[in-house]
This record gives sequence, structure tokens and C-alpha cells, in this order.
Amino acid sequence: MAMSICRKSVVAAIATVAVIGPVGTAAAQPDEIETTSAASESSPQRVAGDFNGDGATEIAVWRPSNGTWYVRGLFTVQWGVAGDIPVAADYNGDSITDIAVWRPSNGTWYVRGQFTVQWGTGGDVPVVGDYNGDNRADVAVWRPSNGTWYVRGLATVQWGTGGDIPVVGDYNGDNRTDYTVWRPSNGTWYARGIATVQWGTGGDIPVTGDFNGDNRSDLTVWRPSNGTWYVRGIATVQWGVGADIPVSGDFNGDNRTEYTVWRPSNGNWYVRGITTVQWGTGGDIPV
Ligand SMILES: [Ca+2]
Ligand SMILES: [Ca+2]
Ligand SMILES: [Ca+2]
Ligand SMILES: [Ca+2]
Repeated sequence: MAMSICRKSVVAAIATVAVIGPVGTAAAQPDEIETTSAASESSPQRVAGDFNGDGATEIAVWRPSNGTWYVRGLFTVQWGVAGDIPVAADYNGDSITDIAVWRPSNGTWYVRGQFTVQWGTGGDVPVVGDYNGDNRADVAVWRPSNGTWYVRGLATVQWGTGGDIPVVGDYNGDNRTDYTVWRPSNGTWYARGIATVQWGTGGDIPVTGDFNGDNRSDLTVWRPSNGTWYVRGIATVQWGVGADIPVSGDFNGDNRTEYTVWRPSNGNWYVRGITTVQWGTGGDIPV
């Protein structure tokens, strides 16, 4: 389904926050006060990859400082350099997530073992997804300056405006990625041809995922101020604290996205109901 190939993007969108712990049932969550700042424009969704094709996503990080991918239990491989944006996805349709980075400085996609192609330019947001439903990830960027989606070989579509956050997902279950943005200024989701729905508020982080396993992406935001996931029509779940990074993944292979956060301060993954495991360190990007 689309979720397995929808990938990645950009910059950790962490505003300056004060964290009041502990919260929820994550016993391992320490009390902490953290101040983390990073670019918050562009798309902050993190999507876990299935790097061995077993139907469950792996716990993995990409380390900008040495360009290395650390995929737990499977492999460590160098691919990419600092400044790149990881864009792991299944580009050849074999159901295995491919190692890939997009380089803003030259707008080039480097997909390991497959191809190198120039597409996009600095300032664009990579929005890899499966836009034509052939089960292969398509090379695509969204350009904040003109709100345009450029999907290589398939389409150029204006949808959204500067300040929006593109959220790659399949919201109507037709196995094709939909052109969708979430607008922080009014908390509204705009899914082209499908729906316009207010859900969330400024400061929230939109999350792509299918939490009920109906093969449709659910409108979801994670709120740093209270560590709460708001999945429209499905659930409200407290999981995580302010400086965490929400990660979309199906870690047990049941076709449902888990509530998962990765904590830069201790490198811990908190996968609700499944596991807590240390993997990665501050500065890494969950992939
Ligand atoms: Ca495709
Ligand atoms: Ca769709
Ligand atoms: Ca769903
Ligand atoms: Ca799952």
C-alpha cells in the first residue's frame, strides 16, 4: 500500500519547547527540560522504512555527520553527505525500501544501486510518494515559493502555498498519493479533490499514517505542547514529550501505524505497545 513507499522529508520541525514530564504510560520517559530549535518550515514527517521487505518497518536512523545509515539488525551503510535529506522509499517496486538522499545544493536524487537524477532545486521539499499507483515511489518535490508539486514524468500541480506543509499520504485509499498540504495558520488540511478539513492547530506537527488499517491515511497531528496524537475520528493518544520527533511506521507488520516517537536527547525509540529501544543519537534523523 502507499504507506510503505511514502517517504520522508526534511528538517526536524521542533520549535522551542519546555517539556513537562513524565507523561502517559511510557515509563522510560524521563523528566526533562529541553530546548531544541531547528528549521520548522517545510515538511517534518518522518516515515520509517521496511529495509528487508518483511512487511514491518525497521528502527533506523541516518546520521548527517558521516552520511551513514544505521538500520537496526540489518546493516550499516554510508550513503549521502551532510546537508542531504534522506528520501528512502521503494523506487523499483520490490517492496524493499531503498536507501536514497536528495541533495538540495544541486537538486539531485541519489538512489543507491538504481539511479541518480536531477529533480528540484534548493528550497524545495522532497515529497516522494506513489502518485500513479504503480507501487513504485515517484521522484517529486513541492516548491514553497509557488506551491507547486513537480512529480517527475507524471504531473505538475499547483496545490498549496508558502507556509504550508505537504503531507504525503493516500487519503482516499486508491493506492495513489494525493496532493495534500496542512496549513499551520488555520490548522486546515487540503487534500486535492478529496476534502478540506480543519484538524490541528499552529505548532502541531502533521503526521502521515494509517492508524486503523483501512489503507487510507488518517488526518493526524502530533502536538508537542502536550505530546498528544490527534487522529481524526479514530483516537486521541498521549505519547511522547515536546522535543520528541514523531515517526510514522508499522513496526509489527499489522498494517497499522504505531504511535511512535524518537527522542533525540537519549536516542530512544518509543513504539507504543511494542518496544522501547535505544538506537541513534542526537543529530540523527529517524528513517
Ligand atoms: Ca509510482
Ligand atoms: Ca489517493
Ligand atoms: Ca486509516
Ligand atoms: Ca502496526
